[in-house]
Amino acid sequence: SSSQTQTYAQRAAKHPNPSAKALLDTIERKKSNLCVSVDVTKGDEFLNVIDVVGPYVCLIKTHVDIIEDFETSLIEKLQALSAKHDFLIFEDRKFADIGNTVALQYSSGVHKIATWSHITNAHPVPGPSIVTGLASVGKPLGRGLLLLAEMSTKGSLATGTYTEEAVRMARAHSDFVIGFIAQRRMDGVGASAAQSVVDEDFLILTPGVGLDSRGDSMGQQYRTPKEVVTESGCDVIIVGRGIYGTGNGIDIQAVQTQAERYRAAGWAAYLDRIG
Ligand code: BMP
Repeated sequence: SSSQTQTYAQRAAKHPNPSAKALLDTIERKKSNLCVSVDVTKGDEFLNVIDVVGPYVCLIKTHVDIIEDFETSLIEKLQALSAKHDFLIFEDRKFADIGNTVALQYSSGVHKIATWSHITNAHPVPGPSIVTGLASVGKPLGRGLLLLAEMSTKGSLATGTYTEEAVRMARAHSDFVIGFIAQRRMDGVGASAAQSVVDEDFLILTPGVGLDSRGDSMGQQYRTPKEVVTESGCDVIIVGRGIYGTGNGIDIQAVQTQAERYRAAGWAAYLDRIG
């Protein structure tokens, strides 16, 4: 059977990449395929949101470069919350440069992403050297990489043969590439008839998820957990503003309510898929 109909636990048991295995195990243990994207600009708010959604998520997605008062201690606090609430960390860095540069961006600078982020992602646009560059840093640390095979935005150029080439690139580096940011399952995409891809297990993490809105004024498009997980076969729903809101200031009680609501919706959609 394909990864589409297997349980997260079955997939965890045989996944060779430590970060992918840990994510699948966490999903099963917490009965949550919810990743919350915490796109806020103040360190305190960032930690408060994570502390409240922590019990409901398998993964926290960050954009640490938007935090105005970033300091190294923020990462230590994030790691403490990761241990307290049992979730993994995904810095949504979207690397897109030559291998040598991305290796430096991943390991060094102010953020030292590789030292704390279990999972990160990259645009396949530079070709396979972006994967080998990042793998030189991340693989010894047991990290995992997602390739952006598709995007949620209106008019995205990541379609057709670009998406197919992204999947081929992942297949050629499946020791480090654990899956995709995409809008649908990629099983067999870009594979020739002769090629056996039955044993591959790429995780599909999907942003552009909302229960109350179909998009924003800047090209974002939302689909429901049912559309994403049941109908399109994706593994993890990534939700930002649907959970922490779009207004000024954060209503922490509302954040908790929404996190529980999206966790339940994502899990129900998964149970529907595996039957
Ligand atoms: P929101 O749910 O508030 O629209 O946030 C979506 C998050 O997912 C943002 O952090 C964005 O950077 C990210 N994202 C996306 O929306 N679409 C993609 O195709 C890829 C992304 O990483």
